[in-house]
Formats: sequence, structure tokens, C-alpha cells
Amino acid sequence: MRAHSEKELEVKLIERGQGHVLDWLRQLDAKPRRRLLDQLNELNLKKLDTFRNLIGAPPAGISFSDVEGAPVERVPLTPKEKAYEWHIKKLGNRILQADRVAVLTVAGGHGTRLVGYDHPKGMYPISPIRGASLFQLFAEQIQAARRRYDCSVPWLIMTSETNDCETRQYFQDMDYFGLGRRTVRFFVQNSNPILDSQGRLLRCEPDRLLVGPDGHGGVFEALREGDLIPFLREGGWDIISYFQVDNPLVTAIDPRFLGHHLNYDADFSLKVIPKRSPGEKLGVVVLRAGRPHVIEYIEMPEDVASERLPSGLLRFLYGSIAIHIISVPFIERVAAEDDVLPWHMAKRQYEIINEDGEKVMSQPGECLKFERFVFDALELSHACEFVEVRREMEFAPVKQAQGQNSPATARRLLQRQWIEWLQQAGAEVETPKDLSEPLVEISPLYAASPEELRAKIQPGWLPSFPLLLAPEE
Ligand code: UD2
Repeated sequence: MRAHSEKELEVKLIERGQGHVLDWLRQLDAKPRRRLLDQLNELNLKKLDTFRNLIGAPPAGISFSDVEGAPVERVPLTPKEKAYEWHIKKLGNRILQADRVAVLTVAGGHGTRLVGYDHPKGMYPISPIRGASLFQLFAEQIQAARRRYDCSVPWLIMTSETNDCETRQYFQDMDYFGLGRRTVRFFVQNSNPILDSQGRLLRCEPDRLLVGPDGHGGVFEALREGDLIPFLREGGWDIISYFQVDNPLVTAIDPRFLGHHLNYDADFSLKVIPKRSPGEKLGVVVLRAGRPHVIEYIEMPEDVASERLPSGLLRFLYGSIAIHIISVPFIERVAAEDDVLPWHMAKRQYEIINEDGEKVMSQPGECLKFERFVFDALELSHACEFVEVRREMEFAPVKQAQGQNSPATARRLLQRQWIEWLQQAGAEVETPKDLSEPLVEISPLYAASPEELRAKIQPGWLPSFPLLLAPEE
């Protein structure tokens, strides 16, 4: 982007209702003034215009007259369905053996709800006995898949301006968890200015604009700008297994999911679960005028979310748990087109510099953040597949410090899963009533599924707790 002269910049800012920024500049000494000017020069004015227009004319609420629940590939129950799934899984296995799969984790969010933890969320020590981080659990799953399928599975990690350095440093300190430095690729998503309700720029420091990551939908632009599309193409990885950094229960590489994606010739597939309650914070999967779509929970009016069919089931039952398979040619197509994904505006609260130059907490909802959502790309897909999974096997998001979706609930769910694996593998174990204490942990490097565990333990084995099953150092 060409740097504007100061005069040009002044004009452009005034034209966009940002005259107050000139006062900020006047009050700063040379060095901080330069810093702020550099940041202003880097602003994407086209996006700023878009955001200001959005504030002036926010999109109308969704009309649900042409919206219906999306068809879903259900969890197999009958012998016939299970036999079909066996073929699907085999297809997935073949794609892995052909080394076509890369993993992508979106880890650029601010994680502001995890109060008290001031590092990238992926570094959070989540496992109950070892205290392994979210990143470590994913790394071990990738390592296990590489061995199992004899493939290379590169790992792409999207960070943002605020957590990129610390994330990279952490991986370096952990020696990339043995994955090999060249096979872990970081790329940084873009940031957007955060605006007040009049569309005016805000500051987080006297010489720094308040900005925030541009949403996980920024992944397309960021992959393109990070030159990762040629990397994927050259390596022959044409399928991406995508998930969020906050879910330690994710099956990072899932042959069943991959198989469904390929079998349907989809370019975007999503894992879904039945919502536990109308208000559960999951985007719901629907057909809108016949086209696949995800309606984010904040855009779903309460009365619509609670509507039930005569069967008693929710009209919009299935929610996305943000685990996707995305084909690389599709990513290339979306990334090549600018501005195809819509912007969503969210009201938030941040620390800002007020008119008197003091740092204060803004009013709740006073600051407007602009984000894109990866699932809006569904609109552009030729074929997409919604695949139902079991909640207790796939979804334990760490969103907030306490209560539901906290580290404590995630640890309980991880332990419950490992106990079930032990039972399925033939060990003599009862499910304990209280799973809040560290009791059991199975590293994916020891066994990444009940089948792998069965090959390692004797039927009738009576383990003692706490039990850690991990490869010997
Ligand atoms: C997300 C989904 C929701 C449901 C839920 C499941 C959205 C908008 N909603 O809700 O439908 O599937 O997850 O857990 O996604 N991230 C970035 N960059 C950003 C913003 C987010 O990398 O600019 C990452 C972030 O690090 C996290 C993930 O995306 O891993 C989810 O972000 P969130 O916590 O804002 O989404 P949430 O929980 O509201």
C-alpha cells in the first residue's frame, strides 16, 4: 500500500469523519506521533468506509419465511447405517494414506472471556494430569496420525497481531512438540479498527489505534497473503481439516468426516450436534432459500430459536461445533475474490483512551468490532455436507473461566471420554461419579482411539488411579 503524505492523509481522514484524530496527532511528541501516523497510513480506507456504512445502515434481521433446518448426515445407528459408515471411513483412511490432508487451527481470537489467562488460548494447560496445553494435545494428535497413516499432515495455525509473537515463541520453546519446524506454519490474520457508534476511530494507547482481529473468516485472505496456498498446492494437500483452538476434545483428523466430505464431493463440510437448549451458543445449520447457511446464535431471535416441530424437536435443531473440512481449491476460489464474505458487527467493551487522554473502560457495547465468519463461505460452495457427531466425543470448548464451557468442564469431559475408551478396550473400570479430580489421561501418542487402546491393554485389566498412559520419555 502506498504511504500517503501527511496532507493527503489528513484530507482522507476528514472526509471519513475522523477529524478528531488530527487533535490526537497534535498532542503527541515526535516519536509517538510517528507511530500513530504509521498506523493510520496502514488503515484500509475501503474497509473503514464499509464499516461506517454498516453502522449507518445495519442489515435488517433475517426473515425466517424461507429458512428450514438443513438435512444432516446422522450418526449411524442401525447395522445397515454402520456398514455404510465403514465404507465412508475407509474412504477417509485412503485420503490420509494418500497424504492429501493438512490441519488448520484458528487461534487468532482475543479469548477475552477466559478471564485471568493472559496468553494465547492454545497455551492453556488443559489436560488433567500432565497439564498439557491445547496446542500440545493437537500436536500429539497430528503426530499420531502421521505415524498411523504414514503421511505428513502439515499444521497451519492462524494467529493475530496480538498473539502471533508469543505463539511462535511458545512453539519454539516446546521444540514444535517434535513435529518438525517446517511442518508447522503460522500465518497472521488481519486486524480491523474498532469504532465508536458514530464510526469514529478509537485508541487503546495515546499513540495506538484500537484494533481487533478480523474474525475467523479472515482465514481466506490471510492464507492468500501468507503465501500458503502455493505451499498447500505444491505439497499435494488439497483437503483441510479445520478446527478452533478452544476445543480439546476435537478429533483433529477424522477419517469418517473426511470420507463423508469426499463421498459427497463437497467443498465445505461441517460437524454438527443437536443443540442442548434453544439458547445454546451454536450457529444453527439451515437451508435459506434452498442454499446451505449457518445462522449465528446472536442473529437468531429467541422465539425462533425456541420453535418446535410437532415431534417436539427444535425447528432449528442442529448447531455447528466449528469443525470443518474445507477443500483447498474452494479456499483458493474464495481467497481470490475480495469482499465476498459479509461483515458482522458486534458491540463490545474495551479499554480506551477517553477525550481527556485517560485510559478508561468503555461503556458495555460502546465499541463496534467488525468480523467475518468462515462459515459464510458456505454460500459460495457447490456442495456442502453437515455431519452429525456425538457431543460427548467431540465438543468440550474452553470459552470462559468458570461454569459451563470452562476448563473444569472440559477436563471432566476429557476424563469421561478416556474412561469410556478404557471400558471399550476391555479394562475393568467403573465410570466415577466425580470427575473433577485428576484421574485419568491418555496421550494421543499412546492411543488416539479406543481401537488403538485395545491393541495395548489386556482384557480385564484393572488399572489403578490416577492413571497416565503416555509414551515413555
Ligand atoms: C463459535 C461459533 C459458534 C459455535 C461455537 C462452538 C462463531 C462466530 N461462532 O462461537 O457458532 O460453532 O464457536 O464453539 O465462530 N478466532 C480467530 N480469529 C478471530 C476470531 C476468532 O482465530 O478473529 C478463533 C478463536 O481463536 C476461537 C474461534 O475462532 O478459536 C471461535 O471464536 P469465538 O470464541 O469468538 O466464537 P464463539 O465461541 O462465539
